[in-house]
Amino acid sequence: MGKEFKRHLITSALPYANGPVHIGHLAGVYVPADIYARFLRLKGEDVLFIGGSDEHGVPITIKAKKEGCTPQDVVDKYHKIIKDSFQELGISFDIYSRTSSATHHKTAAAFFKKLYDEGKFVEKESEQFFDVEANTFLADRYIVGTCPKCGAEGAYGDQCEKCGSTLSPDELINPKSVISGGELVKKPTKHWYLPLDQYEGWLKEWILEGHKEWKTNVYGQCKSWIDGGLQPRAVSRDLDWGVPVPVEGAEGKVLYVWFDAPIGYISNTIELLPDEWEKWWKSEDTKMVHFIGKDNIVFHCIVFPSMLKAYGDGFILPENVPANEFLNLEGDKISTSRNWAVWLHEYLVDFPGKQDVLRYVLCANAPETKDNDFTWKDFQTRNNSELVAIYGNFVNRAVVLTHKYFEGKVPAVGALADVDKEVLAEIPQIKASLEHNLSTYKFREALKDAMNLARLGNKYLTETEPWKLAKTDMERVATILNISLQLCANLAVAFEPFLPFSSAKLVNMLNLAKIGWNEFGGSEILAAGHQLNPAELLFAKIEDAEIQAQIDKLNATKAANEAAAAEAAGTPAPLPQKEECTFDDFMKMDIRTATVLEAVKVPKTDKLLKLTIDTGIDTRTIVSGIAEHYTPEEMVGKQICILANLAPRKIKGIESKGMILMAKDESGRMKFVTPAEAVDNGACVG
Ligand code: B3M
Ligand code: ZN
Repeated sequence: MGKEFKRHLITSALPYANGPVHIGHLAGVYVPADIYARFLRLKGEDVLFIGGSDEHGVPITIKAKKEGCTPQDVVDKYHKIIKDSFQELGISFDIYSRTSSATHHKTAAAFFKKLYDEGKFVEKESEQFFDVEANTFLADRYIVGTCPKCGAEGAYGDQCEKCGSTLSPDELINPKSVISGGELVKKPTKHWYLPLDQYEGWLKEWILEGHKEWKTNVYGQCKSWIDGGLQPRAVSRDLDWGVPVPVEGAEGKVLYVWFDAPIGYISNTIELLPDEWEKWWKSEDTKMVHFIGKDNIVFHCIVFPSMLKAYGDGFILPENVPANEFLNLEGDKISTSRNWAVWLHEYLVDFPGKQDVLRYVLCANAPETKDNDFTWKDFQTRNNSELVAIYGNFVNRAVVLTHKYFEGKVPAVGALADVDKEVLAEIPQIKASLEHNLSTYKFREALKDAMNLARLGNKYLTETEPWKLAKTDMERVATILNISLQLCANLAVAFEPFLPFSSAKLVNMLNLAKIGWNEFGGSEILAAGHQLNPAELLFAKIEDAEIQAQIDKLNATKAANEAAAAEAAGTPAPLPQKEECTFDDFMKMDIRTATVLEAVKVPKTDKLLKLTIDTGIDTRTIVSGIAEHYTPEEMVGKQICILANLAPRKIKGIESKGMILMAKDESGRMKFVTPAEAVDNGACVG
């Protein structure tokens, strides 16, 4: 059996405050962490759930440069968006702070200083890229060049985003500075390294021997890192944004973001509980669990534990790190830079009051063992066919029928039939499975258990049909509804970790203050005669139009990305097709052949030509924005096509009657549309 723990310290990865949070972050980290925290609290455990923004690191400084503001401005903006949106989604952090806080700076600096003073670091001078023009050393992210693996331009010094290869700046072909665009030279600079190689034996013992129960994806990654041989890792950087290295002669150097960020878990605990934080971090009977995404495994399983081990002083290590894989969106990798994401703060605006729907879908689809896909169609189906049709429907039937037949008072149970006994016996079984799954981080399975409880209720009502018995056997109806209402009360607890807003609504409908985990499984949560509140719908159907609006939004993003990519490659993409029109719409347009008789530039404009046109019907004036493409001389005598019945418009004071048809590509080049052979003017085109 496992160890007994007195308290639970739950951490969730600190999101970088250089952008808002999206569904990938939520499904991978925050929704599972919150489910776990709520479950333990519901059981009456002592829980501390720590969150916060990671406000250091190079991407934040790059963003600030791009936007012409300071890194502090960037993190202030996103910290607020992230914090507010987490709160609205019901992520129940005990504290959500930030690494630019004074407490964090102090804590992280002191942590480094102790290790430094005790000689736990290795000091090394190495040649690093230096931007002469900007007079600064460059972090790997500040260096771009051609990827040696795939040949893509604009690969970063740490990674090529095109092919995903991990790189070092030395490997880049033609490395250039992101800041100045200028040439780079190599200069020596001193940094401090955590000698992970010295911790290899210990890590092998602690993880590979001691934590075989960790998820296979996590254990596997740790094993391959350790088996591959660990290297010393630099814990400082030449940068002007971050926690300054608290050592003399280290001006212009800050702690590496991955050194200070995990210390953020400690500083945030200190900020919340200045007198009691050590109880959480230095007691063997605290169970610490880190919730993270798979790209953070090495830092949470190898680097941070080695830092804590090096520090000593009673710091505990994580009992588990149930990292998730990635969530994709409509078949594509979620990407902040390509805006391919569903952003939480936007979801909350587009779907007000539907926090639980997102929580449900993200948990039901959580990438627990492999990458998974979020699609808007699936979102709709899960809402309409599961939340509405199963859970919501059952609760609604039970409560509405109680109001109909018993004035909203819980009826008393009579003699139990077999079907009643079977249902009642199943509740504790479902509870046991749910509890086991929650305790072992199998949140998808746990959610299925909760939904099975609702399924059980629906099946029970469908089988017993109390509405048919109402004329003949009210005692039987009373028993069925009593049991159904007890099931509702059980559902409120079962779903509370996952869908806290709906559980609150349901508890209120049942006119209770709270239902504890210890009551879960029971069949006497509601006493006979207890008055219910009016029925309310727990969930509402989501219509096709709402889903289509989200799909359209993503399609617009995709089109914009494709156009940008094509433009970068020098081949502008064609514009997407316009909205469908009917045959009648088309027939309204009177398109005809015509010949240009005269052409003059419109004074004081660059683009406009005033054309006199023989349309075959009349001679008229059309003003056209083609002066950058054709000279007046080139125009005269040309046979062209015009839209003849366009409503007249005044352009620069000249009445223009019609429009010249031009083929215009994305780069703005324009060419006439001309009949392949000469025809009479006024011939209809169509
Ligand atoms: N900010 C990386 C991330 O958001 C990083 C996590 C820090 S946890 C200490 O993926
Ligand atoms: Zn590449």
